[in-house]
Amino acid sequence: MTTKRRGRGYEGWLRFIYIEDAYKRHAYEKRCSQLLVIGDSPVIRTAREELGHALTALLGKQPRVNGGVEAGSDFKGIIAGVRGSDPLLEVSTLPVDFRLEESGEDGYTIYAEESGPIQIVAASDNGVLYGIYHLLRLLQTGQSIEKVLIRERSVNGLRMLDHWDNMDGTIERGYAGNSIFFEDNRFVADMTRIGDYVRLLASVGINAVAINNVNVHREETKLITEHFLPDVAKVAELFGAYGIRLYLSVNYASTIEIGGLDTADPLHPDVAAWWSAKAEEIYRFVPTFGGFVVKADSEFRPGPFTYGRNHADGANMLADALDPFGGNVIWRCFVYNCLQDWRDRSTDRARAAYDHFKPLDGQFRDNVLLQIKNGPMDFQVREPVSPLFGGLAETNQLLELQITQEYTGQQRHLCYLVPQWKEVLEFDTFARGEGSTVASAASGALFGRKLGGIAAVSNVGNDDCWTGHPLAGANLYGFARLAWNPSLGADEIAAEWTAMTFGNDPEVNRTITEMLLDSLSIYESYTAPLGVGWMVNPNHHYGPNVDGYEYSKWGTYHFADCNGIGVDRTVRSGTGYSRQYTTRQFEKYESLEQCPDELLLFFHHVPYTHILHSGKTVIQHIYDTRFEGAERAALLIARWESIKADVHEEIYQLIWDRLNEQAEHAKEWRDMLNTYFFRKSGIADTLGRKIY
Ligand code: GCW
Repeated sequence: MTTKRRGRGYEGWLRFIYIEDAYKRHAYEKRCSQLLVIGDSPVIRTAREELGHALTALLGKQPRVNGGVEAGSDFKGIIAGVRGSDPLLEVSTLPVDFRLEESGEDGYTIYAEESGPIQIVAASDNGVLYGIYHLLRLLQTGQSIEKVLIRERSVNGLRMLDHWDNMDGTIERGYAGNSIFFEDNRFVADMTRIGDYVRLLASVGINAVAINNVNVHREETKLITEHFLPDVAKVAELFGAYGIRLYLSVNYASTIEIGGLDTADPLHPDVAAWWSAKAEEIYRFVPTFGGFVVKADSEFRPGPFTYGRNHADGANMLADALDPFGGNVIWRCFVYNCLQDWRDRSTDRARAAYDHFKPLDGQFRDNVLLQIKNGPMDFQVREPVSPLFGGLAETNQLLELQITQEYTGQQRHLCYLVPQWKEVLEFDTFARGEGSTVASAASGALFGRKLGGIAAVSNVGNDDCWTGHPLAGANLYGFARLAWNPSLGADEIAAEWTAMTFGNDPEVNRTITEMLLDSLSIYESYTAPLGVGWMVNPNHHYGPNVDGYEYSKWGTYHFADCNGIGVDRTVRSGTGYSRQYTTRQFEKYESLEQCPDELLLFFHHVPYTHILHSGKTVIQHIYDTRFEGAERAALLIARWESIKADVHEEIYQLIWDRLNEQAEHAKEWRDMLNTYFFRKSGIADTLGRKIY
């Protein structure tokens, strides 16, 4: 594999551009020319090196690092370390009470007065690394470091990325090239790129990564054998130096496929014994191993159902095997009937996760986390929030988001997803009264759970810029920032990423930030109306096909006919899905009057003439939003062109090409959807625009 180290976005947001402004540079130099990073663990060594390299690049001068530095009362550089690790990190000089328990596992404080050192005092080695990246972020974005008081804590214990990478190098739902981990059924020989990737991740606080697809095929099943474990160990070591724990997706039926047993019954003693021995072996190779991610009984993957057992039986058996070594089981709730008959109106895929897992609440071991997709279906541009959040009170949970843009434009369309994720995180489940947000359920705070967090499917491949569309880097960055702190704003994250990635030109910043912030609503307007979803081409899921899934086995229908459209999920006359929510939300969704417009067709089947809260009919809304969406997509090009002179030529061109393709495809969406619904309904556009 050849790794291009520079240009075309390879550095992502870790661009340490020499600061031309001499005044600013000198101001930074005064405070950043001596560094003392205390400790000698791999993570601390990383922190020291990162700080040294970044400052050298930013200031054009190498700072003096440790050895050559005498720390005395007049020390004016940067001191960083774990609280209590050295008398120099005298916590009593901090103006705030630095309590470990309040800063979470990975928290840190950055403190600087107008004179004296800049202190970074952290709760852990990872905290030191995060604090250093935070300080660098201040410099990258041109902020003052004269007087600083920043206290940060990670809201989520687990901040995780899932790769759907296969060992042949392909990536399921990958839109940015091939895997950075695997090629030709082996690990890549040159791991430089993996190192550069984890650097990006650590800089925004990611602390766990699963490197292989949850659909674990034949070759990947062998990742937990001695054939591959030495390579797993190498990658884990790279990860470890950046404070990241490596996870593997495992095949639930490993006992059969590689274990020589003829069963995978979770209650069979031989199965449990095999996994215990396997865990022991894995930890011998990889002492920092995080644990297993499991997709069981889902989309043709094996699972405990085969043996008449439930998912708690399966997850707990694996959890018991990992427990002595401190490993976790991340068990996915994406379990539904994927062989549905479209004629069968009584089965509702949206109900499946809750129906399967709610009855098991409280039965899972303490080192099991249930990984729950944000919505009840599958990463559509608009879905309600999964009712399992708030529904599970006695089980650790992990919110699963999708950064890779399977249904949101496949990194060919611009779609900044942070606003969507914010809506999910802020959704009130009312499980413990008002304010019982998904964010608090996922972190564990709502129900007093020790383990919790957020995971997301990575959008990264071996493309020069990592993410196919250079602006899709904002989604990777934004996910990590939200996983660290879900209360950050979509706008502040966009502005921060833009400044770090494109520099501090105010016009460039404003333009890109605004394009990002508008993009989700643009994408939603020309694609799926009113929460209906799925009107895409089967298999690859790109581009419009209104009936693409209408007569399929996947349980994903919109039921459009000549009178109306939508899925009746009410208790009164539909599938009863609405009842999975707590009373307040149930009443809102159940009622045709109260149901929010954007989710109307997810919960109700209505005539095209139904009047929305906006005052428009459903059919007119379909036409208007499709026309507006395509128009707004086309306008993105002009907005991008306005900053041509200030953006690196190659990046400019790459994005320009994609925006043009997007505008073309938006027209395709507009015309297909409008034509389809005009033909079905026979109702004309009140504005008489062109419909085919
Ligand atoms: O969205 C669906 C995808 C599958 C994926 C599955 C899952 C990894 O189309 O490609 O499989 O979800 O989440 O398991």
